[in-house]
Amino acid sequence: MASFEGTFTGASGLRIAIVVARFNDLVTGKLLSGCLDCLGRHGIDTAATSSQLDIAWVPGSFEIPLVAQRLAASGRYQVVITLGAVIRGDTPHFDVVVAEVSKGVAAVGRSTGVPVIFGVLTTDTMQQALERAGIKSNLGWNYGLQALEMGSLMAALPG
Ligand code: INI
Repeated sequence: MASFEGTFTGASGLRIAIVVARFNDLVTGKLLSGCLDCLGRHGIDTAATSSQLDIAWVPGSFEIPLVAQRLAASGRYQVVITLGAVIRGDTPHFDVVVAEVSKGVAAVGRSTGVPVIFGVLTTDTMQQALERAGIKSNLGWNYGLQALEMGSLMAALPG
């Protein structure tokens, strides 16, 4: 019997791309900070000169899947992290954006075989989003851990 598990060490061969939405950047900037803090503490080189980590900014969460697809298909990265914040507020736009980004991100992972971490917060209010981006805890940290786990798990799996 084989048992497969990911690890949480930033193995030197692991290259990560992060796609971040500028929309609601008060929130997404904090998610990015938390994510980078986590990756750095687990051995990923997060310096501006790093060859292990690249960051792509997109206008909003709706654009995340397209750019994640390009990065995942490039063959350069073992894992892609997506960061966004879709806040319901008063806008019916919310449902459209959430549906597109969630289905899009899942499709990119399946079509490329590269794990794509879904780090897009979907909340009713800005307050709830901020609570998840640092006021209470910072889910960016969790997304960093999940990227390390999935990147190393996929590398360990056969096929
Ligand atoms: N983009 C977000 O990332 N979060 C939102 O809450 C949001 N709302 O509510 O409209 C949002 N809209 C922009 C969208 O992602 C696209 O960038 C835009 O429609 C251009 O394609």
